[in-house]
Amino acid sequence: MKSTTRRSFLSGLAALSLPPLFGEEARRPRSAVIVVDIQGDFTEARKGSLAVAGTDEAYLRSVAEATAKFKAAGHLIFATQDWHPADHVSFVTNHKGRKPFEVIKINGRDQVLWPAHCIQNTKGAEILLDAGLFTKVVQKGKDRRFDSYSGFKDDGGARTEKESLLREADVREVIVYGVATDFCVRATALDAATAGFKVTMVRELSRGVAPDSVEKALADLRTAGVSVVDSLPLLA
Ligand code: VGL
Ligand code: ZN
Repeated sequence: MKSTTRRSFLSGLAALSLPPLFGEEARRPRSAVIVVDIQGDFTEARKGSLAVAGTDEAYLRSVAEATAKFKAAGHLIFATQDWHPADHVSFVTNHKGRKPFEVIKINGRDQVLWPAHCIQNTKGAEILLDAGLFTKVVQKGKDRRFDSYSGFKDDGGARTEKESLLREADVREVIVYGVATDFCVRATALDAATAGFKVTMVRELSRGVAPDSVEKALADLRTAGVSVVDSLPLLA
């Protein structure tokens, strides 16, 4: 009898003094990790068609270990996966007479012509991390007409489910790393910042295509308010 009275008194007090979010179904703001494009075709370890310098087995191990630590610390873990149809506009093989890495204009946009990579359902498109790490894998670049460096939207403006997934999970802060620093990591971190998330980009877990475009990308990120760090205390 006495304990009943006391419990109802306490829950009445809680209802008065705490904001609505702190009820039984309270959802704390969370942080999420976005692991960008850790796929066979982008890695030297798998002799990928678009292998980014420094993506050896040791790099893959460091990304796997770090991601497991972030997960153990309670972060939600998302991946992006470049997932192109074979006739994708970004493939040099789909433009007669062009050379790899040439830049052409398509409907007024600059398009780099890449070696064919990350073709849907091929080995090269596989993510090289344990699938059990991920809350969700978000695929991008599926529309043959548009490239999509960002995990949030493609060059035609079509959105992936990324932003709504983060909002549904009450995510406020995101940590971004992976490949390539100067393309997909850059674009994903910039779009995360534009969407209002507090963004941290981790350099030691990222690799880029070319040193000068990496420096430029890091400058762009800092300008956009992204915190660019070499590492994080959790990884020490
Ligand atoms: C990427 C070029 C083409 C990337 C994807 O993951 O950075 N780069 N597609
Ligand atoms: Zn691509």
